[in-house]
Amino acid sequence: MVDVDKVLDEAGLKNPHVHEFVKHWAGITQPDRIEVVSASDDARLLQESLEAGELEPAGEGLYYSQSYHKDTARSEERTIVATSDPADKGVYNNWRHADEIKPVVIGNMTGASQGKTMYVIPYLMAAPGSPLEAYAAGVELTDNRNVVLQMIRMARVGVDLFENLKDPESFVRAVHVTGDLENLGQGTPEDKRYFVTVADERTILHFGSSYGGNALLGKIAHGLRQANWDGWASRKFLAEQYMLIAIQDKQTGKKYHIAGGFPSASGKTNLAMMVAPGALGERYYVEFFGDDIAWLWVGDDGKLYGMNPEYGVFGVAIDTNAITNPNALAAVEEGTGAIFTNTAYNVNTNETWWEGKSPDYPEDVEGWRDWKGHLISERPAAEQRSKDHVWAHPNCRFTSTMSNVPNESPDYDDPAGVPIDGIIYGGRTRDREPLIRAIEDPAEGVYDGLTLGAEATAAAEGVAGQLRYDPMSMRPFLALPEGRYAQHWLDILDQVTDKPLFAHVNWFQRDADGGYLWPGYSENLRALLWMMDYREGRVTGTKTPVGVVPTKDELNLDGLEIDDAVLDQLLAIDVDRWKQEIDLREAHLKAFDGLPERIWEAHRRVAQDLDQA
Ligand code: SPV
Ligand code: MN
Repeated sequence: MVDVDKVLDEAGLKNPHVHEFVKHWAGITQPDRIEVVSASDDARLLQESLEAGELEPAGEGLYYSQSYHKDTARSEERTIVATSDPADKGVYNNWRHADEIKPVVIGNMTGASQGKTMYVIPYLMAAPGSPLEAYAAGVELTDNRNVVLQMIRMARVGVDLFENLKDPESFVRAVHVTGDLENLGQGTPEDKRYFVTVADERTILHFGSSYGGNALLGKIAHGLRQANWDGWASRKFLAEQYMLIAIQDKQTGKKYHIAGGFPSASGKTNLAMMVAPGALGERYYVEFFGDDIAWLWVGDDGKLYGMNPEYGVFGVAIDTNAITNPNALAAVEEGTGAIFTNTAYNVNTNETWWEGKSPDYPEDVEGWRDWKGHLISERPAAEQRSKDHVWAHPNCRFTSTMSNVPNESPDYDDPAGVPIDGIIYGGRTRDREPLIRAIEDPAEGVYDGLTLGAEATAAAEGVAGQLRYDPMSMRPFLALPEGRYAQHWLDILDQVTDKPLFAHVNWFQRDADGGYLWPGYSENLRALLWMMDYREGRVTGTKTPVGVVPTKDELNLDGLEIDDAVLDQLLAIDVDRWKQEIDLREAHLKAFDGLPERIWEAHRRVAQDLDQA
């Protein structure tokens, strides 16, 4: 048995509550060694991982890792929110009573770190001095060195961060145990994986994966699920799966801050790292705050403030290239310390590649291994360069710290956060949703967020063209039941005197042949500029039953060639399609217990306006 007090004391980790926490869980998981980690240990840990073969070199200061082939994504089915009150059960939070589920996970964790090192990672999901610092402290215990390296990139990690906690007892207790990945029955009735947030105990217990949000517990489990609960329990804040950016107008010197939620695979990272299109670059500059999580609260001045609790980016690599996201490519250049996971990897040149990185496959297949580690050259010729036989996993990722992103905002680290001018929602929608529609009434904005969805892409996933609803893009991350969550949103917004403008955006309208009507990527800035013009009263737009859309001449189209008829279509409201959607929305919202009357009022208002249109 390791002498926990001695190890923690020697590392300068004095907090007696941390000692107690580590002792308790070391007793259960039974590691051979315990090690306390700070960000300054990164170089040594990288070296150890390279020597152990857990990482491969991927260029100077770049690293490649491959996960177990049945452990390549966050698992929604195995994710559970537990509390001690059945009233906390919602539609999407997969609620279980803590007394029922905790013993199961603890059983699986018992003795499961034998022979391994338990790393103790003190972290902070906020800039020190943030008004939300009390909710940001956590200690993750993990038996996986790669998880430590990822956490160092994704969160502020260090013993020093724990020296001045205002309430030394108030930190999230996060336990990660990898388990025997080859014998966990992933996807079978005997599945042993459990990713549990015991929200009312501020305890996170994740067993059976070392991938992404399953294992980096500061990110999704604490930064979203636990924070969703804490924000409500304290009545102080909202924790949302939102990107956060600033648009700087160099001519006026003004900066607008926009946060926004998009279901997965809707281009959130690309939007957040956006570079202004050529013709607009002289005047506008987009600053990056974060691509995945925003915490929002009301400041003393009555404004809504926001910050990104994360310290890095865990981005999908597929389709990342010089056109879709040049800033992401720069963030994974040599010397950045970035880690690639489950991309293709060349054992001779140490390069990485993924579908969409370049228009063509690498010229010579020699030395290239796919994400499972199989040589491409050993595949039958017809499968070497075929879309049906991918090189990289669709959820392959890059992990890089914030400071590597070229357009990182100088205000990113400001503990005061930044005032939020706009909140946007957007999903993939082939028709019905215009390029942008502004929503003035905050309750209607919340209603719009609650009815956010992304289109099913294939019959197998649902009816083509029909939405898979993803309220506020928080479907997999809600700790609260939906009605309570919606009321909490309204309560926070009611305290805001200078309300943010809501808008719904859609970059994905298609023509009859399936082609995209809007060029997307950097051009998306044009819609956001209109939104800010509207907020400032510089344009009036056209009122429709579902919000205000730009007139054609209000959109800044400098340097963009776009057909007039296409523009008409991009800004049109198809009332019949909208009426169909309203019926689906009604069924979707009816599933939520205790949905505030103000949300229903917004719904009825929109429905009525459509009936009269
Ligand atoms: C997501 O799936 O929305 C992510 C990646 O941000 S993970 O951290 O793995 O959840
Ligand atoms: Mn995410």
